[in-house]
Parts: sequence; C-alpha cells; structure tokens
Amino acid sequence: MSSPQVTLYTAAAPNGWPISIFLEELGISYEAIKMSISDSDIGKVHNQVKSPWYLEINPNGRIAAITHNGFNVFETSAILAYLQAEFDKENKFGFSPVGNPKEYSEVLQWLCFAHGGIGPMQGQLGHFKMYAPEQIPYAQNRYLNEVKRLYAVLDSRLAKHSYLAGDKYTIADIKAYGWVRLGVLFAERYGLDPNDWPHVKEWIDRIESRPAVQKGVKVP
Ligand SMILES: N[C@@H](CCC(=O)N[C@@H](CS)C(=O)NCC(=O)O)C(=O)O
Repeated sequence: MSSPQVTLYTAAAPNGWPISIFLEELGISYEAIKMSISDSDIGKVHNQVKSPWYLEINPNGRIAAITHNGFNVFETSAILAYLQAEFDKENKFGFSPVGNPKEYSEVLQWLCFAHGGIGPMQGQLGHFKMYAPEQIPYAQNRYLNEVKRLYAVLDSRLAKHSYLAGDKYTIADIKAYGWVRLGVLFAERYGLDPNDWPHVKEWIDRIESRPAVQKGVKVP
C-alpha cells in the first residue's frame, strides 16, 4: 500500500473540519492524526497540541497542521491556500493570482474575513458563554454582538452570490463553513438564531449537499 500524500493533525473542531473537507474535495490520500486540544492532557497525552514533537510542526501549538513531502504548514487558511496551489492545478476551488488577480483577491478577502473575524470572535463567544469560570455579561454581549454582525455581513454577501467569492465554491467557503457549522450546532448555547440569516442557511445547504463535506466533517 502506498503511503498517504499528506499527514493531517486535527481534532473534531471548526479549525480541523475545513482541512479534512478540502482534502476530501481534492481526492488526495491522507492520514489524519487525532490530536488532543484539552489543557488537562498537557504533559500526559502524547498527541497533545502542546507536545514538544508537535510544536516542531506547528509552533503555535494548535490544530490544524499538515505535513506534505517533509514540509509543514500551520494556520487553517495557509493550509487551504497551500493545498490549493499544490493540488488544484485547474483552480476548481479558487483562481490563479496571475491569470485572475481580481477573483483571486475576492477569495483572499473572504478567507481573511473568516480567518481573522468569524474564527476569533466566535471562539471568544464560545469561551465566555460555555467555558469561562465566571459569567461576565459585558464580555458575552460584546462577542455575541460582534458574531451577529459578522453573520449579517455573510448573509448580505450570500443574498447576492451563491458563494462568498462569487458563483464558485472556493476555499473561502470551506474555511467559513467550519465556524458557521459550529454556530448552527451550538446556536442555542451561543444565543444565536439561524433564522436571522436565511441566505447563510441556503449556502449551508448547498455546501452540505457535497459528498466531500459529508465525509470531511467526520474526520477524525
Ligand atoms: N488561527 C488558528 C487557530 C487554531 C485554533 O485555535 N485551534 C483550536 C481548535 S479549533 C486549538 O487547537 N485549540 C487548542 C489550544 O488552544 O490549545 C488556525 O486557523 O489554524
């Protein structure tokens, strides 16, 4: 049996799903290593994201990361962009920066919006709603309002286009979907109402009808 082309370090989490989804979309062989992201496993569990061996692969000590031909990549969006450049030569999931610089820029804009906006804000909302040792209404409301605002931005974009960068499903959709999936699953606990974003709901349905997405969210 030939060895897998890519090793993926991941967990069942919004920063893991986009990578397994994209690897499934690309149809390349990969091995998924399940990592513990629990602080209580630090120093006890070998596959913990703060283990010395893993910090050599991802100095930020978080999932996701990949290794391909001995080359390590960390940060979800950097991984998606790397995989697209290496394995999507026909640009089925994006655009060439040389041939289509404007379309390429649109993908990058929405990728950055998801990576720098939705991910960190929704991550903080989850922390203050579900895990913080004390209930701090100011912090909960601040992140809830910001997440609602960001989802409204998504909704207004998706009212005009089938996908974030236009009419093509790209790595920007794959990245955003990871967090939006969690937003829907945990809507009640977050204090969100998915009915507030009808176009986002239609976009989710389009994305979830894809066999690669259905497979990817089950990894690890
Ligand atoms: N900006 C990073 C965020 C990665 C991240 O926060 N991953 C979380 C899981 S969704 C994690 O590994 N947390 C473990 C920890 O903070 O120790 C990326 O996009 O890859």
